[in-house]
Amino acid sequence: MKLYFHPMSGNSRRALLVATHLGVPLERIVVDLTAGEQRGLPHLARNPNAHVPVLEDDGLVLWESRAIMQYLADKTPGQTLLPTDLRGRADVTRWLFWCAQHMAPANTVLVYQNFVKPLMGRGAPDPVEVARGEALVAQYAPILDAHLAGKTWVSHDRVTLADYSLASSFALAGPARLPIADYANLRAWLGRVQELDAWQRTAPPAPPARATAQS
Ligand SMILES: N[C@@H](CCC(=O)N[C@@H](CS)C(=O)NCC(=O)O)C(=O)O
Repeated sequence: MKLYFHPMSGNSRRALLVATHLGVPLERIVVDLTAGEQRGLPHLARNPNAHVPVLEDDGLVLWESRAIMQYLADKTPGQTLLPTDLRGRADVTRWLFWCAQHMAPANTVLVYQNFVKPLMGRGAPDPVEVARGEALVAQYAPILDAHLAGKTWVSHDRVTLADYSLASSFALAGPARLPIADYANLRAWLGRVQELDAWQRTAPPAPPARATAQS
């Protein structure tokens, strides 16, 4: 299997986390987002959205990070990241959709303004966009924080795709200045995910100084 990805991409991290957790070997191919390679014809043929990650497996070309997570889990006999019973699976799927629709887009506004723009030399963060991102995080992060009260993991009593999907969207919480200081349950949970072997083994290289100087 081949994974087209970028090391700094939180969406790519989802696929890497699941493959690493499950011990699925992947040939990793970097798509250089900083050089615009995602908009070149070879990559557009893989994903017309011009995004990473993309998984290729024996003729299947799959984009959308959470679809890739599910595919890798479903393909692995005996895995525990995605429950196989109807209700258990529905709960994990609920959080995957919530992540895709609400939490990740909120975080992404601030990741772009506070991290990507300085990194790519695209100018200072736009205060209007930063305020919009902060308001969105303030709308959704308390929901996750309240859900995590008294819990170790987002769904079930073990790590699932829900944890890896959501934690990936908080991976750049520091440099993106995500306003999560008030959410103790969320921060404790994120710390637990970040201690996991798969998280440590998929850590991106340190970002260039221009981006970290903003954090
Ligand atoms: N919904 C997609 C989002 C993918 C996405 O936005 N990937 C970013 C990297 S984190 C990307 O490829 N950006 C390239 C660009 O915007 O030009 C997924 O979950 O896979």
